[in-house]
Amino acid sequence: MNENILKLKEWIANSDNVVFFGGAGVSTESGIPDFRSVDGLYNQKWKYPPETILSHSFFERYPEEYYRFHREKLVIDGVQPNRAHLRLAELEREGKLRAVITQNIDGLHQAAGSKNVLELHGSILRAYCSRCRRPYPQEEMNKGTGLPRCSCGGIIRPDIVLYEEPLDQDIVSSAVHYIRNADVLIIGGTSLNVYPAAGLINYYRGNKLALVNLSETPYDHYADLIIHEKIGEVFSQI
Ligand code: CNA
Repeated sequence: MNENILKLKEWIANSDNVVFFGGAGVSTESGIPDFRSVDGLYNQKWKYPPETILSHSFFERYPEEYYRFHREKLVIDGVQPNRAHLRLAELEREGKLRAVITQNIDGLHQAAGSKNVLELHGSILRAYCSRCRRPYPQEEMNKGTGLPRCSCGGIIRPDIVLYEEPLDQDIVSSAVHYIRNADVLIIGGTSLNVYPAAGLINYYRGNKLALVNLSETPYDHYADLIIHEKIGEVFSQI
């Protein structure tokens, strides 16, 4: 076993206060593309980059185009959690992992059995009316080809944080609390390019920060342990 994976395994074995902070790379091994990898959503043929389509102003201005993208790219029926999601859920059950803080919107941590999941960017599995805020099941957004409408006439939207929108402050405070008090912080499958989420890792005060990411990140120099490998493969060994 790789020496760094062995070290991470030891850190986890000796801790009951591990916190995980992750992003889209956690779900690529389940078949959901990320934004930045070579075959990620950024590099697929689309008129606008995903960050433009997934922005508040774009949704307000071109809701039909948003829904075209949504129905083609964001409906993830049948996708299963992978070894990283499953091992994280197991570590929580073992009393080692306190929280999963995720930038993902796919609900795969909960599908794997994790209970304490802080969704910084919301979830594609929930929807609500943008006018009266009545909640709707995700199916309302996914069916048909037109705009999904509430009985009040408002457009139904996904319960995700679109670019240009603020994060939920209660979730941010809770994430800061877990990160600040963590003994071991594992950061995985994230380019650490999206703010304010990425900035939250600056609250970590310990000396066991492990970064598990395929490519380099702007925070590599900050980590106590770096593993540039597939996260599912790493988690199946720890
Ligand atoms: P990103 O910017 O796309 O970066 C993903 C990172 O993961 C890259 O640095 C990759 O090198 C790395 N990576 C890819 N596959 C693996 C793997 N198997 N093992 C280890 N590392 C891997 O994604 P971020 O999460 O950093 O960016 C934040 C955005 C992307 C958030 O707002 C998300 O909501 C959004 N997003 C979410 C999903 C999802 O919910 N599954 C999918 C695509 C984008």
